[in-house]
Amino acid sequence: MASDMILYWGAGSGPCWRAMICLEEKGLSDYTSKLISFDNKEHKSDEVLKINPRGQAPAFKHGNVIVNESLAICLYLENTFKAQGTKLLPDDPAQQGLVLQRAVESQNIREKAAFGVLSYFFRTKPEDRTEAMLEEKKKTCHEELQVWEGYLAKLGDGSHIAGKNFTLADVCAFPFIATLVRMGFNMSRYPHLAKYYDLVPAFKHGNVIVNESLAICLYLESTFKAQGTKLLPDDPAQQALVLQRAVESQNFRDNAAYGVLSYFFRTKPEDRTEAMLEEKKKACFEELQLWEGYLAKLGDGSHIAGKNFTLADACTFPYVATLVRMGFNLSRYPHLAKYYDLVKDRPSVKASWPPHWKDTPNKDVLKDI
Ligand SMILES: N[C@@H](CCC(=O)N[C@@H](CS)C(=O)NCC(=O)O)C(=O)O
Repeated sequence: MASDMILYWGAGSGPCWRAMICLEEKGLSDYTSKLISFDNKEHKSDEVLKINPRGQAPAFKHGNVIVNESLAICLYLENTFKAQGTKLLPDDPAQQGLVLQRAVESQNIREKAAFGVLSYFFRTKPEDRTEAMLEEKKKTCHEELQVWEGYLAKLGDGSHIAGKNFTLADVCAFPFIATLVRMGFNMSRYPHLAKYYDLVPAFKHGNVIVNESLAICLYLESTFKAQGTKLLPDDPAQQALVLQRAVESQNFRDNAAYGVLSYFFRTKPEDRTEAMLEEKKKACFEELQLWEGYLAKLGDGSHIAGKNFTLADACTFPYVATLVRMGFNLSRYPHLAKYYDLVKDRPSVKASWPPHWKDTPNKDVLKDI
C-alpha cells in the first residue's frame, strides 16, 4: 500500500527517525526505505538532491509528491492517511493545539538539549573548547529539560508528551530524548522524562505493548508458535536448556561485552586504572570460557543450546557479534569463533544486521585485550 513511497534516511538522525515512526504508526511500513551514509556524503548525491535540494535527510517522496522537513512529512502523512493507524492529531481543538505546539516546540530539545551539548563534543575542536563554553551549553541543556520535565509532571504519571495518548508530539520529541539517552546522558535526574522514555514502547503488536528483549522474543514465540522457526523445543529437557541459556546470555552481555566496553566508553580516561582494566578483562575471559565450554561439549556445528537455532541464539548471538564488531580477537575461543561464522550468515541475522555496521569497518576498541 505504501509501495509508492520512498524515504531516504540516515542512521542516528532524529529528524529521520520522526518520519520513520510516523510511517509505522500510520500502518505504512512497506514504504521503500533507502538508508544513506552521511560519512560517505550520500545525502549530497544527485539521487537525494533531486528530492531534497538542501541535501538533507529525511527526503521523502509519495508518488509524485515530494515532502521534505520531518515535521512536514509527519503532518502530510497524518492528513493523507487520517483514518488509518494511530490518530496522531486529536480532533478536539484544545488538545490539537497542545499537540501541535509541543510538536513544533520539540525542536528546542534537539537544538538546546541534544545538539547543543553534543556539538560541543563532536563539532568543536579540542583546542577551541573552554570550561565556560561547556558550562553554558550544560546550563541551556538543563534549562530545556526542566521545561519538559515540568510539562510531564503537570500531566501526571503515565502521560505522553501532550496528554494521555501517543501523538504527533511524541513522534517529534521522542527521537531527541532517545538521542540523549543513547549518548549516555543520565536521565534519572529528570524522573518524569525518564519514565516517559520507558513508556514509549520498544515493541507493539496491535494494542499489546511488550518491552524487554527476552519478553518480546518469548511473546513472539508463544503467539506465533506454529509459524517460522521453532525457537522453543517441546522436549522438556531441551526446552529447559534453551531457556537457561537464553536468560544466562545476560551474563555474556554484562561480563564479556559491556563489562570491558564500558571501561573504554563510560569510564573517564582520568578514572581508568590498569587494575580496573585487568579486572574487567578477567571477568570477560572467564565468561567466554564458560560459553566456549558449552559449545565444545555440544560438538562441531552446534548452536548455543543444541543442534538447532533457538531462542538461546536469538538472545546470545548479538553480544558475540558486538565483541567481534569491537575488534575482539575471537580466534582464541575456537568454538565461539566457529559459532559466530555459523550464525552470522543466517537470513534472519543478516536481515537485522545493524545498518551502520555494514557501511563501516569493525572498530579496534577491543583489539588489544
Ligand atoms: N529541519 C530538517 C532537518 C534535517 C537535518 O538536519 N538532517 C540532517 C541529519 S540529522 C542532515 O541531513 N544533515 C546533513 C546536512 O545538513 O548537510 C528536518 O527536520 O527534517
